Amino acid sequence: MRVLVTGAAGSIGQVVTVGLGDRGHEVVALDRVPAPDGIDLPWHTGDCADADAVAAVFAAQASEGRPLEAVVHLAGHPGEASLPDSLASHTVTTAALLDAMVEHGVRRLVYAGSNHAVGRTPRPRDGDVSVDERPRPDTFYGVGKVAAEAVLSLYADRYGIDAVSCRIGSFGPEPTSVRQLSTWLSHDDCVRMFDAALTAPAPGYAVLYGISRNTRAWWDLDAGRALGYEPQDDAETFSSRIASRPEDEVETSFVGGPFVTEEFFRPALDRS
Ligand code: 15L
Repeated sequence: MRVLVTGAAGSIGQVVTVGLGDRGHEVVALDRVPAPDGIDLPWHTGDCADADAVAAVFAAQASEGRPLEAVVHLAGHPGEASLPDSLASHTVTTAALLDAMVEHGVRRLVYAGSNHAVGRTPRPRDGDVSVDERPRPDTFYGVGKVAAEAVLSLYADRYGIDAVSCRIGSFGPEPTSVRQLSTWLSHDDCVRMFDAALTAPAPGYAVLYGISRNTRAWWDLDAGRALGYEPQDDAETFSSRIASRPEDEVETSFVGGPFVTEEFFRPALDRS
C-alpha cells in the first residue's frame, strides 16, 4: 500500500516509516522539517495544518503516477498547549488530510490518537477501560485528540472513509515509570498496530488502545485484536529497572496519568 506518513521525522514517525517499509508498504513522508540524515524516502516538506500544502502533496503524488492509497497521521505536538494550538495541531491537521483524501479518492486514515482523549477516566475497580468510554480528555491536548476523532467519525459516516484512531499509550524503547508498566507501547508493537489498522478489512470508524501486551494493562485490547493487532511485547520484562516514586499512586489512578494533575491546569486561551 502506498502510505503517506505525516510527522515522519518524529520519534514515532522514524520507527513507523522503517517498520511499514519492512512490511512491504511504499512509504511517502510528510513533515514540517526536511528528512533527517540517513533517511531515504520520498519526502514532502509542509505543515499539515495548511490545507493547500496538504492538497499539493496529494496532487503531486497523483501527477507523478504514484497516487496515495492511505494515510498514517502522526503529525502533531505530543503534549499540552493552548486550546487553539491543540485544535490546530490535532484537529485541523486531521481535517485537512481528510479533505484531500476525499478529493483524491483515498479511502483510509490511521490516526495517532492518544489515551489523553479519555485521560480523565478513573481506573475501574475491576476489568478494563473500554474503547466505548465517553470522551473524557484530561488536557487541551486531549480535547484536540477527541475533536480529531469526531472529524474522523464524521468523514467515515459522510464519505465511507475507513478511519482508525489508535489511542497510543506510552511509546518508547522501554517503560520508564510504574504507570508505563501498564501503558507502554513498544516500537515493534507500534509497527504491528499501524500495519494491522492499515490492512484490516473494512474497519469503518474504529478506535483501539495502542499499548503492548503488558501484564499490568488495564485498557481493553480486544478492539485492537478485532482489527488484527496482536501485541507481542510486555513491559513486565523491564519491571526490575523501575523504581517506585510517590507520584505513582495518582499516575496509576487515571488513564492519563500525570496529565490529570494540577500542574496541567491552565487557561484555555493565551492572552497578550
Ligand atoms: C501521549 O499521548 C503523549 O504524546 C506523550 O507525551 C505521553 O504523555 C503519552 O501520551 C503517555 O500518556 O504516556
